[in-house]
Amino acid sequence: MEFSIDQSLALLARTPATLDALLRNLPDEWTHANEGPSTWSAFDVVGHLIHGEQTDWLPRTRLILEHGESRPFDPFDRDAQFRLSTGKSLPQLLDDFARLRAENLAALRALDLQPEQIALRGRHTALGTVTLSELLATWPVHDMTHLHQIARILAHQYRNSVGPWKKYLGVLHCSGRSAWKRKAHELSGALQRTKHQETTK
Ligand code: NI
Repeated sequence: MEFSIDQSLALLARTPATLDALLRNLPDEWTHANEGPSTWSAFDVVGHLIHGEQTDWLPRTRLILEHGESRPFDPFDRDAQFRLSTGKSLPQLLDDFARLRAENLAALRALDLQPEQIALRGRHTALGTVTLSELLATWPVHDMTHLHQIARILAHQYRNSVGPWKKYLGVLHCSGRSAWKRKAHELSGALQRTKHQETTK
């Protein structure tokens, strides 16, 4: 399927209700459990998605439209949710996410981006040159990555309870987490190298 703004909007609009249906009023034993040390809970993931709405997708879109490659994106803080979600309940986070997503999709529609605009380029500190269409295609795929992650986190809680069925349950054998960790490690290495290059220039 080719990228289009309309196809992206169709999927992006569904994520808040999907998360709401799955997580609201689910006992904390599910929503606050993670996959082990230094991993996230479903609660943490929703906080991360909120931070993306606040600092990533629309702000970076505007940065590309206004500055192109001349000004690199601000680095995304992957741990911001641990600070920003403190003291909040999951229902509050789900409400915040739904509101911010609706506002951002309305803002994206209002931009009425034309083909020559979505071909514009920006600069990601670690990935280098990216196009606006790549950024806007990444947004819904990022949602799917985290829905996938939440399904895996929830399944993980019963990894021992399922007994011998474990071998038939693909979600318990998913390598997504380790692949992501490897990638994050490479990206943070690239980021540090870039920072180093910038400071030594
Ligand atoms: Ni993410």
